[in-house]
Amino acid sequence: MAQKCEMKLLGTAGSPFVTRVQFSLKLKSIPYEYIEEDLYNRSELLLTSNPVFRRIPVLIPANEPPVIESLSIMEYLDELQPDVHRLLPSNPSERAQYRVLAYTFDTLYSPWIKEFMRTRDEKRREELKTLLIGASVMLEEALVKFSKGKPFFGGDDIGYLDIVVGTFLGWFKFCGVVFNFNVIDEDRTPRMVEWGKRMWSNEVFQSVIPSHEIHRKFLDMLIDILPPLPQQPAVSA
Ligand SMILES: N[C@@H](CCC(=O)N[C@@H](CS)C(=O)NCC(=O)O)C(=O)O
Repeated sequence: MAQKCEMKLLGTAGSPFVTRVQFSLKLKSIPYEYIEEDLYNRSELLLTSNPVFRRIPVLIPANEPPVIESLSIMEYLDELQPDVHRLLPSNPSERAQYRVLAYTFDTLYSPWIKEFMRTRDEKRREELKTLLIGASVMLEEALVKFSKGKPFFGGDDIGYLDIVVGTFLGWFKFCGVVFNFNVIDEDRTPRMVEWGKRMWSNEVFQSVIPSHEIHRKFLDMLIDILPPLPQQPAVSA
């Protein structure tokens, strides 16, 4: 049934939240139509399907209301197509723990990464480095705990947390190249580095992860559309 569903995905190239959904759809072999959204000039379809947040990604299944927010879209897809590449564990306690880590990643870590790349305040950038290093150590501990000695957070194969964290690997790499700062590194987080290599070698991951150039364009666009950061020094006249 689910395979015949015609889904539309509204997204913008370079967004890790959109990449999460594309990755999940591909792992589950669910066909979809991708519609590139211009965040400078948001389409009527985006404004009507996500009127409160007005942001991407939005998944629009045929004959059903739109589903918003990448984490809830991933859960929706897992319930819709439970027999193909299960993302969340079947154990309710583990599922709850996965959700907490994903929520923490999205509400703390990912805003720090975004701010790190946008800020021009060097002092703040140093503070953010410290926060991100702490976060990467927590991710290393979580990887040890959830993988139980297996290659991925999800065990033998890529699961929900691998997708949630993994779709930020492109941004981690971007930080390394542009800011000479490695969010994960051999000394502090050796297991995360090994895990990252396994993710990069996955063909489905390679097919969805944006290039360096797309990340750069996306970051320029975010700098244009988001309100200025409070710590940013005022531009002198
Ligand atoms: N929590 C959301 C975050 C989505 C998000 O931040 N989308 C950004 C692009 S990466 C966006 O649409 N930003 C436009 C805006 O905030 O106005 C999710 O997981 O889907």
